[in-house]
Amino acid sequence: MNIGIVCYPTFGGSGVVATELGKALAFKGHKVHFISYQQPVKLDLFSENIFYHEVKVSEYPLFDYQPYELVLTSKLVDVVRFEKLDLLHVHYAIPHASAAYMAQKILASKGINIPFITTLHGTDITLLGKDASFEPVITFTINESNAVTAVSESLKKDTYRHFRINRDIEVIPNFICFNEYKKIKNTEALKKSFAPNGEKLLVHVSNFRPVKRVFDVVKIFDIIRKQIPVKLLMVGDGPERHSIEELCRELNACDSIKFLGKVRDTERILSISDLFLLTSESESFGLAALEAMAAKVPVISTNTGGIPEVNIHGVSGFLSNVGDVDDMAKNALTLLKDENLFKKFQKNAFQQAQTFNIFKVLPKYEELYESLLKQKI
Ligand code: GMT
Repeated sequence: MNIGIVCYPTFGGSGVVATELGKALAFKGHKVHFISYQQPVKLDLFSENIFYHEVKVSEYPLFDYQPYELVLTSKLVDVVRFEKLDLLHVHYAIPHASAAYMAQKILASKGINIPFITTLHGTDITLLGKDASFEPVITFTINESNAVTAVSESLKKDTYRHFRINRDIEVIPNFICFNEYKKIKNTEALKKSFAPNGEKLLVHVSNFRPVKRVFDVVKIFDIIRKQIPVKLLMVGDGPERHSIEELCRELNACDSIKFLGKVRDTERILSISDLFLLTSESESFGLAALEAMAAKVPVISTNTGGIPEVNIHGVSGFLSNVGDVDDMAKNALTLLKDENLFKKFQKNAFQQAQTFNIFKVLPKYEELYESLLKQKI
């Protein structure tokens, strides 16, 4: 198949999933065309089957806001026509689904019929999408997509709850590709550099947005460090980082908390970590938790959204109510203080991650693509 993938190129989960999906499809022999405004961060390999088309928005003094969606639409029309794509798969509804819809109509006027699939990722539904400034467009384009997938049962339910949807939504969960994890070896020196005295290492990875409640991560850490020697690694960057660093100073915890910024190969950091903390207020899936589990790291998380579909309470980690930092700290201590229990959870976390192995999930997308190509649109 000749597939166009539209995604955000940044570190966000939707862009990572879209890129890994495209890479895996290319590996299986499909031709994959990525269309975005920058080369996706995880698009680190090129092969004869991978193509990248950049959407360039030129500055024009009339515009305070550049019309990205229109430029993307024109790019889609161009790439579909000249690369003879079979289908478009857009990740994150805003504004990719409406751009694909418009491109589809323009192409139809030229006698080219192409289906598009919209994959809903989370905040496009739970935060932004339901906002009145987006809602009519999102409702319309979800209903008009040729297929819609959601990354968890929870997100599917949220979509039906927030929008007037008159069609099926298929759940195809996020997945993990274990290749990069298998390559990691000799981590002792790295671990020692962060935990020179054998301290336990806690880790958090996110975009430091309010929805992640990163202050809770620091509060949990502050409770734990009063009981056992421990360090905290903060991976990622975003709008709340500065205030979180201020909280670390207020708590006199700067020596024990290291902000690593945007790390490309998070697997290396995860591989030296003991516990992953995910304190989100809302999370459609929690790809970061799955990545931790793939590195054999148990997860201490909230029980919101799709997280319980990924992190199993009492098996791969523990779940608590949003904001209950005492409970999350207690759960973390339970694991950190009991070596045998901790080892069992490490094993369970890895096993649970295997249920999301890309080899199990990729065929679901391929089947969906094939079924669409058989239909006349
Ligand atoms: O977490 C974010 O805000 C980034 C966002 C994205 O689309 O880049 O992540 C969402 O999609 C991920 C991949 O499907 C999911 O694993 C995240 O749970 C989801 N984030 C939220 O729902 C907050």
